[in-house]
Amino acid sequence: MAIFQDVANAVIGGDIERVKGLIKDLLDSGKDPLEIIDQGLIAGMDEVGVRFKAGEMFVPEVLMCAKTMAEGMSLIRPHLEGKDVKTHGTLLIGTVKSDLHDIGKNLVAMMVESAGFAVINLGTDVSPEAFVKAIQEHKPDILGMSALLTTTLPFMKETIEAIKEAGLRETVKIIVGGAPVTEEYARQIGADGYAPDAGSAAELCKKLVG
Ligand code: B1M
Repeated sequence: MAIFQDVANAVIGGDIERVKGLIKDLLDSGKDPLEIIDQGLIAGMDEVGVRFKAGEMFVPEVLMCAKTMAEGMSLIRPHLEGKDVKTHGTLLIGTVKSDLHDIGKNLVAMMVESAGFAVINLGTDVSPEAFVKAIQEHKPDILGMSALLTTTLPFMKETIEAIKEAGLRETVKIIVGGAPVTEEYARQIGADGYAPDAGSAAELCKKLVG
């Protein structure tokens, strides 16, 4: 019987086929998809982060782990959908300029979508100008920005400034998140909310426009 730790180990090993098999077993045996994400996939990625920082893993290996996690998430996605009716509103989400980390942002997109929102995912390395253009085009209820690097954090502030300059600030709620982001930072830059993880981001979206 597959256990969550096996999933975590397979993520660390970048073993896509094993992750897929284990997740299928866990889903078939009725395990909660959210527990598989938290205790399997994210737990594995956390350990990857520790080893990356310690110089025990390198970029190509970490990329493989990221791909393994993404494949695992895509198997779980259908089991999260339909839990709620899609009537809450629209979230426009992206990772800020110069930042290529997209796993956490995609997890947030997935959880918010399964909480009943339409989600438009702009991808990574999204400039302030591109965020502004997308707000004008899609008129979302909420804008979500993700940043994983301390060096890209200031682009959250720059994006909010650009949104203000374009006269769009009152049209959209703004939420921020990612490992270096804090509640305090969110307040300082004038965001409407901060969420520490994907589940809280979904709750926050509902609170803001639900
Ligand atoms: Co990078 N990286 N990385 N990396 N990477 C970190 C972030 C780092 C902490 C690693 C370390 O040193 N321990 C470090 C940042 C240090 C810092 O600035 N404080 C780092 C670095 C330094 C770098 C490079 C500069 C390395 C280099 O090239 N020398 C480089 C930068 C590239 C760039 O972006 N320009 C780089 C590159 C990469 C890869 C490309 C190899 C790869 C990314 C692949 C991809 O995303 N497709 C990668 C990875 C995978 C990581 C780690 C190992 C894992 C990140 C991750 O996916 N975590 C990471 C170490 C770590 O975090 N432990 C690290 C799992 C994910 C589910 O969690 O993203 O935190 P997270 O998302 C959470 C919450 O934060 C929150 O919810 C999510 C789910 O619960 N959340 C939100 C996220 N966004 C949110 C938005 C919200 C709300 C909540 O509202 C909108």
